[in-house]
Amino acid sequence: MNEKYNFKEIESKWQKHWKENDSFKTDIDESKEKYYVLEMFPYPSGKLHMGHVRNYSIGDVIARCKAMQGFNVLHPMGFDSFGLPAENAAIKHGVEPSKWTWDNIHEMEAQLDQLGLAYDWDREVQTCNPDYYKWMQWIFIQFYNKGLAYKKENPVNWCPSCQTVLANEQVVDGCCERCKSPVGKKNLSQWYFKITDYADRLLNNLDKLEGWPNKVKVMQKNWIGKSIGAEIDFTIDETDKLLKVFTTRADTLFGVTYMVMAPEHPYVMDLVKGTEYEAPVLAYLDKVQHMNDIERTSTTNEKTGVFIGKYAVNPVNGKKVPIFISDYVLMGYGTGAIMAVPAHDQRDFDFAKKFDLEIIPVVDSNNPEIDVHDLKEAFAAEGTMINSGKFDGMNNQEAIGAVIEWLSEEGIGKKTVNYRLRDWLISRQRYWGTPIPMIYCEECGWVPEKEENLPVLLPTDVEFTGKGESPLTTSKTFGKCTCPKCGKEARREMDTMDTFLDSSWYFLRYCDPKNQEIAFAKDKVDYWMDVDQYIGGVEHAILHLMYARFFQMALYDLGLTKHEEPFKNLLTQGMVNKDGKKMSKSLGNVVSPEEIINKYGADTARLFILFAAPPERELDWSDAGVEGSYRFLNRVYRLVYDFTQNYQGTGGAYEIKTDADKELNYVLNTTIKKVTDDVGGRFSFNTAISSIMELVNALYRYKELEDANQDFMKKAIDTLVIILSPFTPHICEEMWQTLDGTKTLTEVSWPAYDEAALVKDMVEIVVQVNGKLKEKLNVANNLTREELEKTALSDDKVKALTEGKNVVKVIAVPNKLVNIVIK
Ligand code: ANZ
Ligand code: ZN
Repeated sequence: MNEKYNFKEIESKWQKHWKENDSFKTDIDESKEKYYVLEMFPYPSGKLHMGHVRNYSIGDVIARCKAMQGFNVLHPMGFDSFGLPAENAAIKHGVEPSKWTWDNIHEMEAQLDQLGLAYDWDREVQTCNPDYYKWMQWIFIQFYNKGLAYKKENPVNWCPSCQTVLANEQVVDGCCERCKSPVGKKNLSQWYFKITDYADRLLNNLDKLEGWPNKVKVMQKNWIGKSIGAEIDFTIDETDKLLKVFTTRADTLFGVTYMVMAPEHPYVMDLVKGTEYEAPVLAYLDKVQHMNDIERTSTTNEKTGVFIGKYAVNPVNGKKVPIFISDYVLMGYGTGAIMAVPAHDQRDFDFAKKFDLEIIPVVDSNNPEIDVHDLKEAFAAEGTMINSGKFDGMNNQEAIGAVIEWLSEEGIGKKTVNYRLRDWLISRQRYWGTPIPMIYCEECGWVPEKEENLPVLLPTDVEFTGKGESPLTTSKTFGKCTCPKCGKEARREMDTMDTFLDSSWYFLRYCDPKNQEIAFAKDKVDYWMDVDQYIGGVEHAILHLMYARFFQMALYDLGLTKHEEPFKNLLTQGMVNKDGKKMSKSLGNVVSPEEIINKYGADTARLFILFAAPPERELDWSDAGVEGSYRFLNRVYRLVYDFTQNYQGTGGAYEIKTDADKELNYVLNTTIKKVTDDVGGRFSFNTAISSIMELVNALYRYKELEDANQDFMKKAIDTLVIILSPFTPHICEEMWQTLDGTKTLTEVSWPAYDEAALVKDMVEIVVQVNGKLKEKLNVANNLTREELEKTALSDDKVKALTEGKNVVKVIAVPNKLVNIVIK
């Protein structure tokens, strides 16, 4: 090492070394315990941001530590490289999506290397690579053959001016996010995955995922939204139709005062056709079409709706109640119709107030302060049944079951389970995605492409207009094909896959990335999976993590892997903010990793980001904090440099003799223990780093002593460099080369600590007289109360203070304090 800490030279030197020596290459090794650490792979936007730096630094510390601790570590990286931005670049600037993407990938590979991340680059996957998407198509076909993929016509959001399908998130206030024109619905035939078949398993398995943050499990649980209730049949008066409703509150059946159908309910038009209600219903329907489900079900909206001129008959008491349509009832949930109970449901309450409908309470509050006969808002809590015939007097929770039982006996209802989870719409009218490997034949219907013809390659003779159907339809070569079954002329599917499919199994491909015969070999995934530690942003808590779990389960059911769940432990890292706000271009508060690396080096960037906050918390960017990290690394560097310049020891055995030796030995061993504990499992990197900082301070103090033991100090400095290396690997390798010279840190084992040295011989206690601090004493560790009291009272200064006084009481707290009360 040179006298000056030249991070530029040092960092590129070691990056080159690691690359040339394949330092992070992994293979199956049955003699070792495996450890699979995975960070969510990035979309190749072209530039790394601080969120990436944080995500990958966290993963890197874990990977490097586990390797030093003797695990066989798999730590791969790749790119989630299909998606809309590449296509938009083509529409706007006329660049080929593939060129745009590959250029960005190469740029980002270089940026990742600059951070000194310990990846096995031989395992890199890019989802836009035919080597990868061939197997994506193969998996699709396995799912199709198993009945998990189907095509169905469904209304989708359609922007008439952009001529394209929009996702729910792209519809803002009923208008297209891009061009602001009102969005309509269009029936399109789309591919779906039957994720709903897995709803119960996806839900129940959550309990087994002990290494997942609870908040993520709650989000998944809510997304699946299992709700147990009843389906009840109401007759529609003067018709032969039954109106089925889904309710979780069968206990409130006697309190129904009106009904609501979703405006799109298939009965609605039949019921109003030719009546005076037809026109207002049509007008309302038109209005509702421009709204998405989130807007429709918002509880703050003023309630709207239209009476359709018909009445339903309540099966419990024959009461006739009016039927309305309203936006707050969705067609896609339950039966698309509800029984409304304004006394006990807030949305119904608001609607009833607006339309001046009856409010009948059927659950009485057990709280005398609430009068259910004069409600200001719906009463949704537990209580006692009233106005409900034979159910009166029952607790309402029990009444739910009793009413359902009675309905079943009468044949007018039954217990049912509903899920919020919908089947996964996976087709996109886009170019830059995996082609869906299906072929339509007039004779045979939909037929999967033959396995030997995979991959179905993306054509390059396409036009990008940003409008209408998939750009694949503009290719002269792509669509035409022959039916794999009967050999007649047929046509390929033109839609591509949602990119969430690509990211639902990449972690399996990493286990066997070069396999040309199959998506992944079973013995390989069985060895490496499940992922021991997955790290990524909480924004993926629902969709990505749910889809990946679904894939893993389906692949498990296909016998392709022995693990049913993909991720054993999950860490969701917090955001990187600046001045309390999310870093974003529009706020102009973005700090680029490039800038920091150029100015201070990657080690400083890593150290700062790991030190500034615990991984799951938000992190506020601080220039002063970065400066501080940089200064600390310089301080370590100087310590090691000076020491190695003057070192005259033998490098051999040493004895712990003096009090100063003991003190340093104590700090050294507690630091090893602290860092080992903090890094292993809790991932409390910030506290690990601060204990390393204390060790550095202790070393600076020790080094000034005349009788400092050179060999002991060597041992302590060696240890410091080893345990700091997962955080700041380049500078540590550089120092280590001078300290050791035989191995690099990637070949060195994690240090053990000496249990015996974790106990201090002496501790400092305070002595108070009448609660006032009077003296500090160094006493032997772990003295009993009595011993401590005796020691304190026999101290000269304390003696002088208590001389001639009456000692009323002595309170001794071992290893902490003695308080003497005198009069
Ligand atoms: C009567 C009732 C009385 C209800 C009461 C609630 C409270 P979860 O738990 O989310 O499943 N509902 C049913 N289908 C609906 C649809 N398609 N669109 C909008 N709302 C719908 O909620 C189930 C409850 O949501 C059902 O129970 C129904 O209102 C409503 F005091 O029925 B309830
Ligand atoms: Zn055919």
